Amino acid sequence: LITLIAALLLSYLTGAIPFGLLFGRMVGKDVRDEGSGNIGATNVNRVLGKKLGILTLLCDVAKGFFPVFVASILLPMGDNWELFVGLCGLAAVLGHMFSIYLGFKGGKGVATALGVFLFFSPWAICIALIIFIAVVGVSGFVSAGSLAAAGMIPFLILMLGGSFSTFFCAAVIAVLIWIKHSSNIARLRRGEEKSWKTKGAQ
Ligand code: NKO
Repeated sequence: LITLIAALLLSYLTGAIPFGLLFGRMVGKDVRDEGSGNIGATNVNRVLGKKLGILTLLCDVAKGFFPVFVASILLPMGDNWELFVGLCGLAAVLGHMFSIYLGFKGGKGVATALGVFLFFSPWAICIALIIFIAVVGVSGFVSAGSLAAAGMIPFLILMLGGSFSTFFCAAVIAVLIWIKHSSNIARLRRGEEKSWKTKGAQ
């Protein structure tokens, strides 16, 4: 039990590292003050440019992948192994969304969730990625692609033979991603969401 609690805590603290904000600070900008105000890769790309956007994406994906990868090695194999590793993934995503370093505020969890499910079900992520690219390509909105991919991922995991515990963690993460996108959903409904290519304030 101590091992599990330590793994959950370390996953949370890793997920909580706000890479987008840190890269912004390095160039003297606060991404929370510009664009959508989000610390995720989309807004870093919008505010700081492509290079730092891609770097943020990679780091945010890594901070989802590594906690579950390390937990899968450290946690003892047993009946609840998949559930425990999944909960570490959930902890990493919660860290990103409600970061202790940012007064329990944070990002929308898409890239970190991508890292988590890259570990559990690379094939589900492949299909989710195709859905994401298709929706962003047609609509021009990263948020719409994120919402579609996140909504599909629990079902993709089930269809590809994932365990119920993995499905459960994916479903909780998907709901959290949708909740974190409430301002995007409101903008999409009003027809005011900005294309991912649009720079500057919104
Ligand atoms: O600034 O509010 P904004 O417009 O930035 O940002 C909305 C956006 C926030 O998310 C991000 C993360 C960037 C993700 C980009 C590419 C990731 C490819 C997604 C593949 C789909 C896998 C999703 C699995 C979720 C469970 O939405």
